Amino acid sequence: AVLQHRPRRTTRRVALVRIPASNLDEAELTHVDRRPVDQARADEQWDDYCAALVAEGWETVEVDAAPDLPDSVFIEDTVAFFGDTAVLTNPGAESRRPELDAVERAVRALPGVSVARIAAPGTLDGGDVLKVGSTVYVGASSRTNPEGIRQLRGILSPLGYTVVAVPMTRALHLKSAATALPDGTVIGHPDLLETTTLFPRFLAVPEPEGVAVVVLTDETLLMSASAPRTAELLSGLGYRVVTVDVSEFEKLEGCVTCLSVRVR
Ligand code: CIR
Repeated sequence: AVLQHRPRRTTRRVALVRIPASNLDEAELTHVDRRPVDQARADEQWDDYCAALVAEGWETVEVDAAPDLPDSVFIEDTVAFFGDTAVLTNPGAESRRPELDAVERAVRALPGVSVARIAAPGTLDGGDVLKVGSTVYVGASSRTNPEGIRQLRGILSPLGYTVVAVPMTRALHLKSAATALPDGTVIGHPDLLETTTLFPRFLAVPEPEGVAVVVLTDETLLMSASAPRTAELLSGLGYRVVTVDVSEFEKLEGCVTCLSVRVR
């Protein structure tokens, strides 16, 4: 008998990223005061962030650079994935809308992805979209309006998702206040959320910078190095926590989630 050697089936894990612009210091700010950004340090932090994704088995796909669009590095706000469906957003800040063209080109080049979009007068930032199983929590924030949420619901309901609006006034985006662990527990900072009762399972974390985790695998979380007590809390729950320094992006109200979009 001939033993057949079958290649192991591997699923590609792809994350979209976008290199920082050269005018980061002109990025939008809503809840924080402007502090000078060290561009060289930001570039280094971005390289390290991408390296951390690659080290955990993610393939990074770079969207074409937009050197003059200061917030383009925060690619999460421009597109959200729901299985094979990509939803291109219409960002709430007008300065960010020109980011979409190159993101759309990159998304359309991905095999097997169908594309939907949020259109004016609807606005939606991807940072307001938190997927937990078949529930999609959406921040009703200064960036995401009721029409944007209505359009997202129209796209996702036929796909079997339930869209739940979450009032957001204390933070820029829902995901600046809460994200989710692989088991579906929502983690967040109570000071940044009006309500936590919408989430069936909620865990308060001790630091505002600790609310954002990127789920790299079922066991591994990527977090900001600015939240050591949260890292300890999550390690104690059995997760392997990988930390990256994203302090230059935190000055611009960005966090670990906004620097990539996972295709899943
Ligand atoms: C902005 O105001 O749009 C950017 N300076 C920060 C965006 C951060 N994005 C995110 O949290 N998803």
